[in-house]
Amino acid sequence: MKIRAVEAIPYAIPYVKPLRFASGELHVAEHVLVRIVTDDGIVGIAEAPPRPFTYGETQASIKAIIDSIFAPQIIGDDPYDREAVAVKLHRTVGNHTAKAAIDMALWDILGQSAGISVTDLLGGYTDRLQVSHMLGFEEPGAMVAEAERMRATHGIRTFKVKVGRRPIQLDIDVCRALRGRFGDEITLYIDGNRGWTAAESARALDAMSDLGLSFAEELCPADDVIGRRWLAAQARIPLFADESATRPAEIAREVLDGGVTGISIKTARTGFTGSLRILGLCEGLGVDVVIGNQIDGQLGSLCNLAFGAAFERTTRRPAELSNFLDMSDDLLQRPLLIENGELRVAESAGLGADIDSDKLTHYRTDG
Ligand code: MUC
Ligand code: MG
Repeated sequence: MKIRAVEAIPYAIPYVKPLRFASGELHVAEHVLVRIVTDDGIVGIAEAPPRPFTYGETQASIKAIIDSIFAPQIIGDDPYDREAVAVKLHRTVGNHTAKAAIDMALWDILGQSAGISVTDLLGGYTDRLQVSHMLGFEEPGAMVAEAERMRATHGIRTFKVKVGRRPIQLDIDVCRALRGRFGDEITLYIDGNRGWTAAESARALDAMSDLGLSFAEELCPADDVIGRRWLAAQARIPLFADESATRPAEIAREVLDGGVTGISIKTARTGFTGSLRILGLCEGLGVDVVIGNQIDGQLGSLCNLAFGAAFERTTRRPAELSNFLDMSDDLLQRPLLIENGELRVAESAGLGADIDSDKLTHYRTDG
């Protein structure tokens, strides 16, 4: 089997409401659909969500790097030669989500060719994941109302609260309002996207010490090396790294330096091959993991689900799989359905995702 074509198709789908957090805000999902076609007619797909405020990639840069460098490098390769493909892609630094989408589309091809789901190919641990929903910045009342809606409509009972605003009391009030409304019925954790200093983070954690937060992600910048260690030494809950530690070496440094004790794994930025290596590293280092959200659409969420369901360690915490609910529409023929707080892996070969061609025609932005 040989790769015959690699397409990068930009598309734009508006959000129902903007998602706001300490490092940025999103109004429109301007993603890139990556489609890889083999000589025997199999089509593998994945989506690349550009996050310029986190990794520097844009929709235009993802399309350009795939069209001009990655596609010519791998056309003619056998999709089974994943390591050889990865070595070629990694000759170019950065461009995480472009590389990850190519990797995941290749796994989709392998699954389809073998007649096995990607989850079973990877590890086959389970067929479902508990879902955690991310709440972006709003007034406390609006964030509580969104959590109520998620619980009533989808049975979701775990919420990641975006924090990192100033004054810190704004975010403390939100967490207190959520705990006050739901009591022990929900699991709560926070993500600062590096918005606070270490000292602000310490004050906020102190002020919320009675709220039973299960962990805190990226409260202050990793470049504040001493500050992070100082914070971790006094924190009573696990501190997780997300965007500050995405490569195995960054993760090893951050964990061994004592800045964090947990890692967010996002297939949108490390694909399946890279995420597998990171999971193994985390196991070896004895650190906890969470399947994180790159504000993925349905296809990206499906990829995260496929990976998270494959291994025991990634099922220990609810996975962040629901923010596609904030989009006004999506591209999949069979929309993802979150029921009783869970998402299930489809019993289909590969990723089990088919693109609705009318929707793609409608939302693609390349003419
Ligand atoms: C998250 O966990 O941080 C927001 C920014 C980003 O890069 O990802 C999202 C979610
Ligand atoms: Mg995060």
